[in-house]
Amino acid sequence: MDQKEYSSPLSLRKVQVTDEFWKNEMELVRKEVIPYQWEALNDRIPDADPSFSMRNFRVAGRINEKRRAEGDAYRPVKWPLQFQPLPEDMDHLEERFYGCLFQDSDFSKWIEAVGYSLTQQPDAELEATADEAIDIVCAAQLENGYLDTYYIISDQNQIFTNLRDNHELYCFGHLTEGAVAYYQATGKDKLLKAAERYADYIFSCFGPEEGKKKGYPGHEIAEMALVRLYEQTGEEKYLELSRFFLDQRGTRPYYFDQEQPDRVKKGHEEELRYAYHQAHLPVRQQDEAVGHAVRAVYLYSGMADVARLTGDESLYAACERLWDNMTQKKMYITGGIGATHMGEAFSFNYDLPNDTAYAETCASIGLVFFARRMLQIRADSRYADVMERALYNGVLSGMALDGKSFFYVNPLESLPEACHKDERKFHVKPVRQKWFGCACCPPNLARLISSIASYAYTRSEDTLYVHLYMGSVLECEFGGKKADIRITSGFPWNGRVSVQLKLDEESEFTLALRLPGWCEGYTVNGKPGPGKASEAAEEGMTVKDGYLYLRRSWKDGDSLELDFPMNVRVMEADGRVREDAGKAAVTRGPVVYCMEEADNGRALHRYLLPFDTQITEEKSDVLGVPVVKVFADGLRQKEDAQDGGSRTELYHERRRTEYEKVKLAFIPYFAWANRGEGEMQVFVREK
Ligand code: FUB
Ligand code: ZN
Repeated sequence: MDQKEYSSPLSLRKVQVTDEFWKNEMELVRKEVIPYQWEALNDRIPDADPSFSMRNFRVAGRINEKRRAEGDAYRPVKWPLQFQPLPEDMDHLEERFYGCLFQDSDFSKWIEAVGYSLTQQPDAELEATADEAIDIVCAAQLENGYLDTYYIISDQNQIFTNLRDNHELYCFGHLTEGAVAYYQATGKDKLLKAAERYADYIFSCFGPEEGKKKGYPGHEIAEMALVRLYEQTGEEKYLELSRFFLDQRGTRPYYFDQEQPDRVKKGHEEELRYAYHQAHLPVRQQDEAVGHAVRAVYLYSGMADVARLTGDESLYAACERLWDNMTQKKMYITGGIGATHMGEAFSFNYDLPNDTAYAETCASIGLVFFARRMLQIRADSRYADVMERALYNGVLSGMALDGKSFFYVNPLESLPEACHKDERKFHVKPVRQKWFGCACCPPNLARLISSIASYAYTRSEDTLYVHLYMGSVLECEFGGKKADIRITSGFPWNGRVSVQLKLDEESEFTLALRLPGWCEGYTVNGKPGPGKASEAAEEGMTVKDGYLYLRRSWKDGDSLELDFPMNVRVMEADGRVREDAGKAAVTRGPVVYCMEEADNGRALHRYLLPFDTQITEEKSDVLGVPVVKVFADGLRQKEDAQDGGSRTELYHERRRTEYEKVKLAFIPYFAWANRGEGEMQVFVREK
């Protein structure tokens, strides 16, 4: 790996996002999602399943208090470690753990989002609430540093005995991510210290040394969280532990059988079970994205982090192979991944059904994490293109335009009647839900959107990489010289970007600007920019791996105007994707479009998009949110002559189909299902 290309995200405290599009998303998170989630964490949402997250921390804190007060005489109550159904009477709860077993992570994702949000918009009241929440969480921590309320409350003798299913290391990972983010935002280190103590405890329990456990997380995330903790604290042992977890995965004998030897083992089922946890092979030998999709992309993100920090070539090579397999054979056009609801998992290559798609919001979010980490190793626009695709489509579709309801599953085709009546599609919801018993996606959206700038920009010593175009003001310095960089952008609706520099003194550095894969020609200061893999067009201007590098001695007031034309592109899938055969999807710039019943009427399967269609576009809105809509001259298959008459035969001899001309209307996919229940399709039949 070429050392020179490594880069890191900018501190969010040094970036102000001013972008019309993303600022709006961030404001929804700040004003709607964060306060709503705080109510959810405290079980105050009428008609929603209670979260119990803060309650569990409080109960664990009381157990600690009791232990301290009673000393050796303390006899903990033990609760069975099993699924706990929702209590019928919320007024008479027992002093036990309630809710999903990884409910601690709801708090952690919330505090992470709060941290990011505070960097953009100081809010003393929110910060005070967050500090109180942190006090409650820290009071739950055991003397030895352990901090997971499920085991603290239920049975401390069973800590780390079911890594496969019980998410302790997952909750640790989220806690750590939240703690680092909150510290970086506020400078307050109480939660960070708690996370460090917990990490130290885990380090004392796991590792290659004799007597330590040889396990690894059943649900990955600790790998990347430990790297983050290492980067924050400089403590080598956190990086070491992350690498240990990666090295252990896929080894034999299978740790998850050793930890609970009486687990059922049955031939093929067992093989699938390895794959579900990405433990079918040592990670450096893996080349196909398999198993639970969120787990997979969290693992690959951790692998990329460790590969970057340790220069581990074989780990990096595995990341590249997994990336290629996933994005070229297992990814929806929306950046959705994990095609099947069976195990929320990847299916086989090119198996991308539209109407039963799982495409969990968290999985697309994890894909964004992985993409940014690959970019940190090597700026290649292939990664940024996918990151952008996922963000504007499979991620944003997870949240309603008003920020008040969410999708867990993101299908590319929806027929409400099927969602209600067809068991194979019960996982697909025709409208977004207020909240979920397993509420992983909404707070994951909140933490990603509120930290969006850390995906847009990374930097090395002398290069600022712009991976995503969005309006922002960046406070940078190169070679000790201050450089304020102001970017404005019309993305995702137009491709005009301007970059203005405010410098105290002349300064030499490189701006590396991504050339989006969807754009054919582009201009720099009104002149055609060099081709995507070209030689230098003029002094100090080169193109490499889809990035335009401008190396200059910049002066105060220097500016650049870029234009990436956003034309409508009608896309087809590789012929091996059975479900898309004979169909096409409309895209424009980074945005994928869909047809909805609200604009086109019912029976969308009857609509056709001719090859030589005339396409127009129009600045418009969906429920007041500005968008560009696309219209195409299309056809609708006429009702059979016999339909509506007396004939009722289901089948008839082949005859020439009749069509009528119609205007097809497309809206951005992320904006679907905001106008009530109705049909939707991304891929449309072609003629
Ligand atoms: O298991 C924790 C989270 O819940 C996963 O990441 C999601 O897929 C959901 O299953
Ligand atoms: Zn989720």
